[in-house]
Amino acid sequence: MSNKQFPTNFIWGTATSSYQIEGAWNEDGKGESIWDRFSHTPGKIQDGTTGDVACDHYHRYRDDVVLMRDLGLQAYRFSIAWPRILPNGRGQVNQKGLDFYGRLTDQLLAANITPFVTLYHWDLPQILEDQGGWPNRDSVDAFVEYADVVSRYLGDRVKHWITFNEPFVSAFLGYQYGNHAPGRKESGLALRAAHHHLVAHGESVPVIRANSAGAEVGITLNMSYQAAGSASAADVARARQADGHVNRWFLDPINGRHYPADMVNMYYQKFDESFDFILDGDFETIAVPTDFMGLNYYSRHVVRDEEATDNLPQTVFESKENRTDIDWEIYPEGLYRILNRLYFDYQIPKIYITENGASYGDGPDENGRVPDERRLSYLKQHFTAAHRAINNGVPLAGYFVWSFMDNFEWAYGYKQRFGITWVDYDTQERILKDSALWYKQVIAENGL
Ligand code: IFM
Repeated sequence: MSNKQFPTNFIWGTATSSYQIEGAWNEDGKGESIWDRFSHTPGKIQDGTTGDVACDHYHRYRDDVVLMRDLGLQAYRFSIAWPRILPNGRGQVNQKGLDFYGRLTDQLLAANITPFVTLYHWDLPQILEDQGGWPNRDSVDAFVEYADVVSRYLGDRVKHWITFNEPFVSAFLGYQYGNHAPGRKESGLALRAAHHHLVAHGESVPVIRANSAGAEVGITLNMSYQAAGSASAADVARARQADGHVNRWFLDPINGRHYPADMVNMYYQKFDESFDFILDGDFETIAVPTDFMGLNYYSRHVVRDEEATDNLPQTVFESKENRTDIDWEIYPEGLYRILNRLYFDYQIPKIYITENGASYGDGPDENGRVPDERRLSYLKQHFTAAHRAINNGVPLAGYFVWSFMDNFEWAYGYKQRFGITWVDYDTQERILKDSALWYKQVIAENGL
């Protein structure tokens, strides 16, 4: 491999998620999700918007797939809206919901684009939240039932499955910090929620495999590089704690290491947590062998002991200049180091970068072109970091840019634009940004 050429069979794709792009929030029998409820609650979304219409992808998916084909995308990662499939969370299946994803899948396959399906990207049926949500152990059975229904239906055509997207974000932002749906802030709930995500992952993997012969199944974790603000023992310890909080709490158990002891002690003190939600056999279930791990990487955190509040590490971004519009530091070195860690420390046999990208607001110029030079530069730096890791032997098999198009960025609403495709939310016009045109070339040449 020379000169930033990527390995043969390397997969280049883009990613999205259901709530962020689909719209059609109450059409064709879909039930309410926790994000419908949350975004409809005044004050929860910074710009007061909702995902009711979003990119209207539910109605425009055919045109969107044509754009993907024109870009030469080899794979597309999308998620399924659970309440479209099971409006009541469990039980009655909504065939129209399944049919939508069946049509999308067929369209992708006809365009020679490999579908990567994420089962859970945060839109839990509200009815399950009303029964306790993820902190309730019943959520595990509900998820397995849902995974069974979807993989039975799509399993002949979809051969790449991701059980969960970013369980850290789903559990902690949803149940501890409260800035994501369902917006609860009760002490200790996030640990229960996180545990049930992981058990549901472990229980669903064999079910998906049984329904989808020869499929690859994995889970996607968000990881950020946690750097100590100085070489002081206190800062180093805080950075280690931040790493335990965001990264190791998930990475360790899925790799058969149970929960990290330093963090168990920390949470025990902080939340007075008895860990009674861990049942016999759970760690074996969670450590089910998978085919790959998905990594979502965006930035690093710099951690200083003096900034810790409430005995939890607070993270700050180091340089003010080197940031994207969402205020996240650009730190490609962190991607390089995390990829090395996943392979050399955890021996993960296959890795996909299932998300990486940048938020910049650059819009169309007077000629209708979108010159998003800064996003292009961000991507180039991160592709280069990934390439360096591959040169070390890291088994990186693919790269999914977040995101195929601008979309609803959760609590930020539409203020943050991560797309390589511009979306005019008034007209739903799409314009390929310069970064997309550049990406097309990277894909065609399989390298930089
Ligand atoms: O938009 C999100 C995505 O849903 C999950 N990963 C991070 C992205 C940017 O915040």
